[in-house]
Amino acid sequence: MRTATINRTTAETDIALRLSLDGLGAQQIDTGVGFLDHMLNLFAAHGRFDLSVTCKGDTNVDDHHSVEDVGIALGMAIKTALGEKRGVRRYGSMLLPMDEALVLCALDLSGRACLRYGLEIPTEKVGTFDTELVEEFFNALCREAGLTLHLRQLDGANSHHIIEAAFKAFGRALREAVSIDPAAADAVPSTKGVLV
Ligand SMILES: [Mn+2]
Repeated sequence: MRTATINRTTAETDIALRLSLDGLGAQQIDTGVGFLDHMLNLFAAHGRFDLSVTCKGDTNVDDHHSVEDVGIALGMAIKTALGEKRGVRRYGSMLLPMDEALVLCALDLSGRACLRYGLEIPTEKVGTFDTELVEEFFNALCREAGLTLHLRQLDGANSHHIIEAAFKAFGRALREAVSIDPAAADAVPSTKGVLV
């Protein structure tokens, strides 16, 4: 089982996160940010990852530190759980409709952090959640996981739908990328021989 446990404490947040890439979508999520909980729930369910996360953060300031730091912790967990990335498919993509919203996610377990963020979320807020934090989350996650991630919004009008499509697409694409390719035997899928 490819799992990772991350405990990360700063002056701003205290996070405990456990991830299994070979899970069934079981989850226990309490980040203190309701909208982020909803998005992580979708990510884990569609990725079929087991994910438990608690975050005690300075949400009295705003949600910024909690959202960014959960992104950091999840990125660290993905990198740790993948290890040498032997036998993985490496690439994953999903074109995901959520009602009127349509979001493309394409990713590479490259070992190199690169986020191409192409969401154009029409409102600054979804409920109490600052929608600019979506980019902060994916940026932190890509940096820590060493992930090349393209998110492209092809259609969409409702902010909740657009963000939801992005997290579902990310879950599906990551599930494909981390899945084991039987034809690859136990090899690292790179002509360089390493994916770090
Ligand atoms: Mn929803």
